[in-house]
Amino acid sequence: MSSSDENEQSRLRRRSFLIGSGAAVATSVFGAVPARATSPGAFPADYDGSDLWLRYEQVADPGLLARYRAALGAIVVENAGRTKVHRHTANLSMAPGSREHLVESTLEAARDELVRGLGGLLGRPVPVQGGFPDRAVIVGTPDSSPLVRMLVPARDLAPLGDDGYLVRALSRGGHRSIVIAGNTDLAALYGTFAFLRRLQAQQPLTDLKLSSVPRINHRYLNYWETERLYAGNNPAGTGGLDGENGAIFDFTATGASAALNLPVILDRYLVAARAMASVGINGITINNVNANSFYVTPAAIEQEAALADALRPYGIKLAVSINYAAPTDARFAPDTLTREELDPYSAKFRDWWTRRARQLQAAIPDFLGFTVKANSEGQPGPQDLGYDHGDGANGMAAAVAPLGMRIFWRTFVYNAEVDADRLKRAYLEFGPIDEERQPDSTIGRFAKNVFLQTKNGPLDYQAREPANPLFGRMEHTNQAIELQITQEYTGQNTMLCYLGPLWEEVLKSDTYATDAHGKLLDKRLVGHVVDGTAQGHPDSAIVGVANFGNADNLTGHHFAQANLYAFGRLAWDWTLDARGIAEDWVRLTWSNRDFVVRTIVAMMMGSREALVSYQTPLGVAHQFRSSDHYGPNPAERLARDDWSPVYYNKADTAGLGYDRSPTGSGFTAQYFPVLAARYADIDTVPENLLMWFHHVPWDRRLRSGRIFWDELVYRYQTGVHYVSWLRRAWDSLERHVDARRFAEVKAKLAAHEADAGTWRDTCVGYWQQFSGRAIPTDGPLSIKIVVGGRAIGGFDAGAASSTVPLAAGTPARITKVIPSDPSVRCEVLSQADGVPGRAVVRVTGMSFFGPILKDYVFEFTR
Ligand code: GCW
Repeated sequence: MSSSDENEQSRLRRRSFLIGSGAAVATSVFGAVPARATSPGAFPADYDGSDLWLRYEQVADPGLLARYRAALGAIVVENAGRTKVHRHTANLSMAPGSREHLVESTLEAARDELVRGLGGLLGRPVPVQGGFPDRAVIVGTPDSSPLVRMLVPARDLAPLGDDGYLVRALSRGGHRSIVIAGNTDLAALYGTFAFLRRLQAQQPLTDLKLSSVPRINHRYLNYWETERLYAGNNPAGTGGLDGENGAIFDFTATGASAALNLPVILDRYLVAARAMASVGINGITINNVNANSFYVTPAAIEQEAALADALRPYGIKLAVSINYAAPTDARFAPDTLTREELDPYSAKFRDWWTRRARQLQAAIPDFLGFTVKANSEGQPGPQDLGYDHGDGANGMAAAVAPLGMRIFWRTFVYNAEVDADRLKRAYLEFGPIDEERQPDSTIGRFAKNVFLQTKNGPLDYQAREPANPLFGRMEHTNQAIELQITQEYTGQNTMLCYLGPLWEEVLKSDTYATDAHGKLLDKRLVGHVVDGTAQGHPDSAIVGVANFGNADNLTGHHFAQANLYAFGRLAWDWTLDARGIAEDWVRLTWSNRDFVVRTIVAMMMGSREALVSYQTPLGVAHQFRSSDHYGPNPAERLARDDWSPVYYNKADTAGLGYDRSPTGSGFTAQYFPVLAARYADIDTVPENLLMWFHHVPWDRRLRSGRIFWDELVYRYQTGVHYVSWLRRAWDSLERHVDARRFAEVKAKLAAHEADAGTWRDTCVGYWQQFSGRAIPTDGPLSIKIVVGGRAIGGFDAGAASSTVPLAAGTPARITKVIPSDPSVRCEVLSQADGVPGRAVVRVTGMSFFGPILKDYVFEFTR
């Protein structure tokens, strides 16, 4: 069982949501906005976003507030302080002036969240009580709570496992209660957050009956911002704000912040911990995979232990990324090895890592293990000594196995000597190890405590990729999927890009995996491979490269919080859908007003496809400038071929795209037969992956009926037009959203629109050098204007303005606008005063991914 009730709930909710949504989108697209000003219950005007989705604003609807108040009169968490979690750090303490506080047990965390949450939502304190009061919210496990034992039959708890929870409204002995229960304290905490979420989203309490079990065991974050800052409060990228570097955890800050380095605990660590727990994340690797060995030195371990202490009540365990060659690092002298001693089979090598792991475990008893990026992008690894990834991973795994730890070994490798096509390289290296017959005649060499950690796609976190062919192909090995939450290639903290649809797409994509006899597996979506049900793996893991930073709102862009939230929800249950998750997040983070919810959800849902359109449409990959992976540079040619945009676009006068069909690089053959055949043929490959697999002739006819060149240009334009719509949609919320966040998002959207335009212009301009074709002018938002009785058209929908020469005597008045698509709406926003003069026409329509808008600016001249 898994999440069935929760799914059912969200399905019901969604149905009613969808019925209204078309109309609402149209309303906001076409300008009519409810005129009501902000009413009670709105956030304070200066709210900075620092509570993430854990906002507990008083319920605005008086009827609902009264019902909540009537039903929720007390909080009962029996024996909350009895099972204290381990603490290593004597005098663990918060920074002076903190708002958050440390707790000693997981049930205290649950209790305090209820105190905070119910107090806020109900607008008055809800007392913590003993005994069995009427109208109580009761939280616990059969172990901690006699009430839970009495109220919840053991058989109902049995299927919940360690992390699953149930939430029920009960009536017993004249008492009405809400019971939140699980088999462990942590499960009870998860249930507490799920319960609060329902109140935040203003769901009724009648017949409350939820239960949910995560589909994946290890739901981890990897934290990279120690090296690159996409979420930190450091837009200049220069490193250092008051001595901090923009990352969330301070280890080595200098200047004013030095006194606040770990072991001091900052508010934001606990907000992050509560947020992670609220969606069920249960581990975090705290440093970049291009690992600095500092994080395994004794000084750092003491700091990490303090962090682990603070996070432990919330069920968040720590891991670190390591450098395979750390034993040669002078910082460990005299306990160092020579380069030759990095032999993964040698006792010296293994013992060295066992010693490190023991040190970590002594300070952090529940330490998870190591994340390893080896022989990838210049990082050292077993291949430096002639061994392969299996040897290296197993050597490390053997070193930590006695301590119950795991190795998360990344498959992000692409050594140029393996194959000319970068995408083929990982499978060529890892596949054979998975298939190797062992001396005991079992298949597969990777050790049991190794997880291979594989990015969702075969390249590198592009906004659209096919699923990585390793999913389904590594049936003898534990495999974790790695998703990128921090938006390295998806607009960083400038662009609004909701990644839920991207992850839903990959988790629900069909691998067409077959069994040993070539028969299609029943459960064969990527999500089934990851959760272990496809191929019978008892252990399972999902990893998100997270976007926490030290910005006030923790993620830089207010909407980037949604990506963290969505990752957590999908990590718990990958079958949830991105739209439902977005709706939940909006209700928790912004507002429960239907108009606001519908508008923001619409803004989010098209945002990723829009970004694909203005950055890398129709399957062209990786056109980013190398300096920051934010802006475009399709012409860039670097020393490393496979880092160069030109390597991916292969632009020439014949066409555009990378031929990976059997007559090209042959990458398609790494997929199971159904997909291999589909991708191999330019007639059957999904159009959104066209250039991923084929070199597409400029004049090839696409499904729209347009030739490839025209369609390509329109995709770029349409993506930008969506962002133009985003700005207008956001503006329509001005009176419904608190002022500071409104202004901050508005400013980001302005930059977003400008930068999306740069993508369009740079890429289209570059492709045009090869296509030699004119910019088409008959696209989705194309119009003719009638001036002086004459229809004038042929405008470039990507241009900032168009010059329109008028004959002498022609009045500069647009008398009619004729769209090429009759379903779009046109509006003359302003007429010219004379000639020269400027007129503006707004055209709004619908693309396949959402509303689009273009303001045509006409400069009339004689
Ligand atoms: O996307 C690339 C990033 C590198 C990163 C690498 C990886 C941490 O540009 O910064 O290294 O992926 O995943 O290892």
